[in-house]
Amino acid sequence: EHKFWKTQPVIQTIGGGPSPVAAEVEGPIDPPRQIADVRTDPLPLPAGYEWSTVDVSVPAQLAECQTLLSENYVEDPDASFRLGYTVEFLRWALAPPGYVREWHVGWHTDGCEGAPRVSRRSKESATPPPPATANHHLAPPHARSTFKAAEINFLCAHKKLRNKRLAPVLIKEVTRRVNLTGIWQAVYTAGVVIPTPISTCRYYHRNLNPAKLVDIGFTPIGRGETISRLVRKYALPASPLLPGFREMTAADVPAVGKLLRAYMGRYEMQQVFTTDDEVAHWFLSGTGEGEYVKGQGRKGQVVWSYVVEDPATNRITDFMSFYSLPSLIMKHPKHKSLNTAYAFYYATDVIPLPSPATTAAAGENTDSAADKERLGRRLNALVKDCLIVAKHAGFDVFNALSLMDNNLFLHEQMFGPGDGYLVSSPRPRGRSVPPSLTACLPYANRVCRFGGIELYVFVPNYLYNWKCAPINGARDDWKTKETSKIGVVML
Ligand code: NHW
Ligand code: EN5
Repeated sequence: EHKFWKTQPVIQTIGGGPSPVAAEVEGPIDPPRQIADVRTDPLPLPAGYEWSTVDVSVPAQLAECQTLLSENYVEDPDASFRLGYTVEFLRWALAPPGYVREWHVGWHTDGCEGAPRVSRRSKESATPPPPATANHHLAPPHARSTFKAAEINFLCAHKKLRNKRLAPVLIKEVTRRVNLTGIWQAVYTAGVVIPTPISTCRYYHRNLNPAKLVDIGFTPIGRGETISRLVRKYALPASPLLPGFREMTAADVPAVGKLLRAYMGRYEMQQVFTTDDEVAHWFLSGTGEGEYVKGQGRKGQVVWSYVVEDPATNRITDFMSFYSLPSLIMKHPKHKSLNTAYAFYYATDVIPLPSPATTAAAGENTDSAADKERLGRRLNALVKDCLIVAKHAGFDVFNALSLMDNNLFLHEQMFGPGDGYLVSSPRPRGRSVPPSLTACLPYANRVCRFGGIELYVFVPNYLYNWKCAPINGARDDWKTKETSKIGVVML
């Protein structure tokens, strides 16, 4: 069991009893190391393979990665859909400010056939929870530790090269290259269970184009339901409703940065947007070229960012964003692409936000009932405007995970739980949970029913080489939690 992961500096207790992760003292698993201790030569590869660093600023190399992913990357459980990252998306995702070229690792085989690549990009810092104490009292935000962590994504092996224990080689090589830059931690997500999740989330989907979604088998149609009834159910107004809702511009970067940093203080684990350069990259670069065309946005637009500017004071009170990640439809004669929008970061100042001076427990839900109500109403209005924009820009479905404060709007905005990736066959209600999932149950935020079938499918967040207690708190929290402590959204 886990011949590879057993050897890695990750929490090992998965499946190890009723409490899979005991309250850990937070901190690195490995003793501190020096860059000078890191081996300088690449890991050995089987004969016929050669390491190759991908230069994402060279269009041909980016295109090569895009092709590999579009043919071999993540699929849904019955292989109907595959995530279809575009070249524009990869350029945005892989080259944020300060990215390290050597972290984009690939290899070639003779004749270039089936070159797997793992790609990664730097994430400036992720903030882990403070040392766990028995009563879950948390330190104020300014006392929480911040550390540099690499974000791992796009791990992919060609279909012809699966189950040959090549993934561990890629992971070890990318670890070496990250270590050479003096970084010893990483964050990543996956749709499979490996040791050991610090948190889990679930995918939710909001139909925008029900006719197409039913046609391609994405949305099941219930007994007694008709397409026209679904179309009416998911209908949306012609344009956004919130006064002052508009596209974010470069001039908004400082205000959005401030608001976002304050709002992110709500989460125990968060991405820190250190500089305004990062804010500009994640929310304004990749917004495509040329004029905004109704029904399609801008050419090559990846990220869609909006603010609410108070008409009276010209203050930026809210920010919300989503990104475009199409899925390839593999089994349909007519439809080839599922245009999917994914909720990304947001922030609002309708409630008091944690400041460094606040001693309120970050991540603990300290919102008063009135604040929770206000926040819920505001997020619903913001997301609704995004649904409207997305619908009219030609998106078929809007996805969101059960992280951040998303649970406050998912139900009212008619998102429904997805079938995720982990469980290949639905489990009849009442039957026991497969053993590999038992260990993860305490970390799910929600129990979900889908067409009368209960599913436990999670996308866990992991931390490499960092001890930490489970972020969504105690066992059974996931049944009741309305807000999550996770403020890291991975692409
Ligand atoms: S998750 C998406 C991953 N990609 C896909 O699912 C695409 C389709 N699948 C494939 O390409 C987002 C292959 O199945 C891959 C595995 C390449 C996934 N994460 O080569 P073998 C990310 O990109 C373990 C981690 O024979 P394979 C995040 C597996 O448990 N480990 O398998 C990536 C087993 O180890 P075990 C995974 O199917 C995070 C071993 O690989 C994994 O031909 C990476 C088997 O290897 C997954 N998704 O290739 C970790 N899937 O111990 C970064 C399988 O159980 C860690 N495995 O025997 C941090 C590094 C940096 C640290 C810096 C300080
Ligand atoms: C990289 N950062 O399984 C992470 N998607 O639910 C990599 N299901 O789209 C890990 N099977 O439920 C990625 N429709 C793991 C995700 C891999 C892709 C994946 C799931 C997530 C998905 C859809 C399609 C199902 C098709 C049949 C799904 C139901 C929607 C319905 C709408 C109405 C209300 C109820 C739900």
